[in-house]
Amino acid sequence: SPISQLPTSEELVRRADQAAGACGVDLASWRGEHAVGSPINGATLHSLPWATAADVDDVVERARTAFRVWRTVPAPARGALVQRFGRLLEEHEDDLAALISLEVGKITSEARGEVQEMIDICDFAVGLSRQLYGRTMPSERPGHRLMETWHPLGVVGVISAFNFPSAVWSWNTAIALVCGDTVVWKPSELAPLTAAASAALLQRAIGEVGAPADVSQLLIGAPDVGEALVDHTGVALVSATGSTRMGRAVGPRVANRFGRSILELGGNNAAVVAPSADLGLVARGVVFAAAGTAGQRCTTLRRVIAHRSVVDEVVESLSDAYGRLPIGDPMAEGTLVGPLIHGRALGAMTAALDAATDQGGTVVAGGARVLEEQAADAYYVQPAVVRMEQQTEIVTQETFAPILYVLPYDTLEEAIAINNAVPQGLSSSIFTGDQAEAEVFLGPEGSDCGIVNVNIGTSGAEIGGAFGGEKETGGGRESGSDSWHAYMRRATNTVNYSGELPLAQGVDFSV
Ligand code: UN1
Repeated sequence: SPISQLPTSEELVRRADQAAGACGVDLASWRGEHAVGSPINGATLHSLPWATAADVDDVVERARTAFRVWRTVPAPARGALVQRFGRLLEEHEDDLAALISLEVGKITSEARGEVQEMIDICDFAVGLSRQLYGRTMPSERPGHRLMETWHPLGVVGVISAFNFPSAVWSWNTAIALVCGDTVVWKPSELAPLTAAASAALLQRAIGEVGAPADVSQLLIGAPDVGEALVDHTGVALVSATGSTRMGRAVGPRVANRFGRSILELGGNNAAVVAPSADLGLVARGVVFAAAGTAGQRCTTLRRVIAHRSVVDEVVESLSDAYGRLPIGDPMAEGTLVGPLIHGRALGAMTAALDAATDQGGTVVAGGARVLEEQAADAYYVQPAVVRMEQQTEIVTQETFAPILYVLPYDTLEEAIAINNAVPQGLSSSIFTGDQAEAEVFLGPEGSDCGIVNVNIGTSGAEIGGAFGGEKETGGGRESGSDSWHAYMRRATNTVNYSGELPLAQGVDFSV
């Protein structure tokens, strides 16, 4: 049941100007040659100038200079900056959410959810600013103390993707700032207004608390700007979110100069549905995880592995729910599925559905393009459910669009093997009423992913946990728990107050 009326281009431009202006970005006086599009109807929202790779040196140098000051500011005082930023995000939640919807097509509730993640990570980081704990260990020598201290690391380069155009930057930035680092951000070129508005709010907070202006910097530009950041020896840590292809390029380049990286790359997330599962819960959990954000989260559910005794019923209830999904203007009330980001995403979806059919699959729901007659340059699709008998080649690939493959299994062992038999390792879940089964899935012989859930879908993680995954997902962890360790350097200290010089391991070296 598509919601049929898409807004006019004038209306979208008006909303973008208003929201950006409210966050402190004056679009009228900031013009260039690079069009900013809206996937809602294909309109051009604005045109911006881009930074070039040649600008990166200067920006990194300024971030390094700011770092020399920022690293000496006590961590709780650094927390005060992040606290102020969090309050400004609360005040401007609607503005930022509007820009996210306008630039990447998220429905309002999910766009607000993204801003809420930003507010939450600020709260988390403020608390963390008084908890950057090191350990002390008992020394084996008398009159000695052994301990570790965590110090600021340096400049953090953040490269973020279109699908979480601001939250992923905020996870990195809020943590990096309380850790005493400075941040240079290369956002997705598909969402520069969201980036500019987010960065402007942080600049406002920086001004208000009197922090060095250059602790946060923004580089809007083409991928070569990101590459220059990746290769810059002045960038201590590169935190990059995007495709596995991108990560394959970034990882070795940063490692080659002995820089650090946090990679958050592709996912191919699965949910196992056991015979004892509450199928009502399954339908709700699966539909949000698979069709939410039009299938464009890295945590999107892409595979359901259902026990043979329930697979038909699962397919039936999903087909039914999919048939009722309101598709259309993401900013209109009631819409649950907005547009794909661009025509290439539609092309990838169509190609994947063709491949799945060739490989023995049956499309049992959705898959068609809609609203084309209203906006030829916008790409709305009905999320698709595809029944597969086997996990063929196409199912092992991440197609960044709403395609859900449903596969049968007979034993839990087999379900786990299917879950793990893809190159990606981000998120996974099991729906079951059997506690022992859940524990096996959570255990060392269970899911090999960075996120493993029970009776809940694969997406929509809270910021308090460490976020990231294994294998081709890249191995990095961002956001909560002890992810902050990656943003600091550890010094191990041995302090001798004995007046003697006993050597460790009992070594004798007396002259
Ligand atoms: C992403 O898609 O890059 O767990 C991040 C989730 C969100 C974050 C997704 N909290 O779905």
